[in-house]
Amino acid sequence: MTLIMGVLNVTPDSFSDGGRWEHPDDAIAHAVAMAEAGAAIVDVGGESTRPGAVPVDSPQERKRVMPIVRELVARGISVSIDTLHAQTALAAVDAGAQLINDVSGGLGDRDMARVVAETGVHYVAMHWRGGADVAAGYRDVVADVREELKARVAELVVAGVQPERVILDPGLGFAKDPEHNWQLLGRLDELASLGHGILIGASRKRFVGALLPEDAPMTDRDAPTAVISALAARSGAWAVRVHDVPSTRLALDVWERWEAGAAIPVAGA
Ligand code: PMM
Repeated sequence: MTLIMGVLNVTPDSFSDGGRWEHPDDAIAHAVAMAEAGAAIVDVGGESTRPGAVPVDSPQERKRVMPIVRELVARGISVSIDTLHAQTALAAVDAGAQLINDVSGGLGDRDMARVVAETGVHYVAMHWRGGADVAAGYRDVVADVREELKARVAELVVAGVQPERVILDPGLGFAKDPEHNWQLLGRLDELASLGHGILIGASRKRFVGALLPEDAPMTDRDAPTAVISALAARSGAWAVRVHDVPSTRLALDVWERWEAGAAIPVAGA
């Protein structure tokens, strides 16, 4: 069963929901709504990765995210912390976060691997060569991402991280053009063959928006995102990271019924 990770950006400048959840009461209410709609985990982030976003240091990031993390944990909601900073990750785990989601796969902060090893929590290592504004050259994007993620895992294991705690993410849109993203999705099984859970973060990204008319509102991206969620589930993804939980829940329900339908034995056969 593929899990849903609901996105909660408590930032002034994230690309699709920047500023919307800056007030703690709004952020908590949105997280509760996502959990009720079927999010197994809420991913709290305090630093935008969009091109041109202002970098945030760990103390400022902690100021943004920690009150939210504490409140969600108190309400029994599973929390993941979306951060590049080892000190933010550590503070969130100490407060009860169950997963560290690191878009740099440990490259952003050399202390991250140690924090993951010492805390023993699950860790999402995303493929990272840079943000959406970086034009990276790939020989074969799927093979290159696979090799680079494999190298990240090897380094994490040397630092003492248990391999079964590591979830991998191809990092859609991060130094990848639309064609790269579709190749990574279409050949997800090649990444899955590394033997780790796979997280897919396609939600509302530019390559999804490119399927729609140019002036389409951001929320129109939720339907194609939900289709990607179902197809990712079909490819065995461990989780999908999305902004709109109800539409992805519905898409995953369809996939689960579809799969259950295939498993019903034919009478008399
Ligand atoms: N994308 C964003 C932020 N965090 N984390 C993971 N693991 N995978 C992603 O693809 C990812 C991420 C950028 O999107 P946002 O601004 O909507 O959070």
